[in-house]
Amino acid sequence: MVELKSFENGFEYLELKNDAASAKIALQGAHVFEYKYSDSQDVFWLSENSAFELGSAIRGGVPLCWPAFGLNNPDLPQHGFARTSLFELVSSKELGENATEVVLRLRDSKESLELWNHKFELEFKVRVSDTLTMELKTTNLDANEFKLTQALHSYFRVSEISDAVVKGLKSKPRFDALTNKTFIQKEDISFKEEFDSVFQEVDAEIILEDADARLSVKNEGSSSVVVWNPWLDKCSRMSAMKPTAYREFVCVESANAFEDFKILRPNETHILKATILKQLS
Ligand code: TA6
Repeated sequence: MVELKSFENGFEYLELKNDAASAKIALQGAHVFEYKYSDSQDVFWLSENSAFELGSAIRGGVPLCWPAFGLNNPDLPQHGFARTSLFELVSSKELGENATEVVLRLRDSKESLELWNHKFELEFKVRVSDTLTMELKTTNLDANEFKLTQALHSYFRVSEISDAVVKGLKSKPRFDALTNKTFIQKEDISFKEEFDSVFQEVDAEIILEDADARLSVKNEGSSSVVVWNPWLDKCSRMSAMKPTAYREFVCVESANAFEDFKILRPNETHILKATILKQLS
């Protein structure tokens, strides 16, 4: 089932429900802000301080960083403009009792062309079932090529940050955004302070484990992954985030960031895909 709903302030979102899972996707930013199995907690973390107002990005869920990750394009706002742009629903369908799929689309506009002078089509396909697949498809409709960096900036809920471990990134080149140093990651990732790094040459499943569950992230069309936790000080300085929120999430972001950028020639497309599966331990 797919329903168009809105909050009291008129902020619109889609609610998807089937026998396996449910999800909520804001039209602004095609932003998945809830995904949960029928009988359990939300897979994603969502700030209780998030505004759900047009023009400001939702804090949590899966912000779409596009057409730039971070400040990879200094001419654009941090993480680009897709996450504060209004997408349109182009299709929705039930795939049996246990799966529902929607496609949302953003096209270039007068506003976007003033920010980033390229014609494009951006389609986001979300399939909700006992796994969640998210496919972000960029098509260059311009007469010139353009450079693209992007990320599915997923905030995954954890029971307690001190129990969280990220596996699958050992031996990968790591750019530490806090020190601007690059080195090879030697061990699995645990958290005891702010962590903000981009891993390259990633070609296998990433696992996020905590005391209660094991979450799998499998990426296609991507060889970079961002791992982030703001810890207390940064968390206290961030918008729409209570100071202790750092204890409740880890961002594991399916990306094309930094060296993993894409150049799309006219009429070329690129798909960034993530498949998420959470299993209770
Ligand atoms: O992906 C990690 C990161 O780039 C952090 O450096 C932090 O800025 C985070 O994204 C959130 O960014 P935002 O613009 O959503 O506040």
